[in-house]
Amino acid sequence: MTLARLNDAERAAALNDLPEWSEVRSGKAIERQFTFADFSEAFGFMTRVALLADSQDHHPEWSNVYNRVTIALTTHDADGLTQRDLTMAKAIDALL
Ligand code: H2B
Repeated sequence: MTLARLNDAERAAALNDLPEWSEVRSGKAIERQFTFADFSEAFGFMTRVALLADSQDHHPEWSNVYNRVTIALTTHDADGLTQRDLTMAKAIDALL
């Protein structure tokens, strides 16, 4: 299923609900940095995000350096930000 990209007003409203996430790539993605106690905590989190992502068939662009994880969410099929990214961001926040 391909969803439409959010317009400027929809993006602004959505970001109000996701205060830890920032717009990047001219509004085509949102990004959040997470810091954990150590690598084990960070990788445990990534494992849970990976299972969530596969169950939603919506996959993050991310990187990990020791105890830090950076996640960017964008919808490749729509070349921008969609409701799928917002749903995923909320689900990721709920894991914490
Ligand atoms: N993840 C993200 N972030 N964007 C997509 O457009 C996307 C995805 N598409 N995961 C899915 C998989 C698609 O490739 C499969 C075929 O459903």
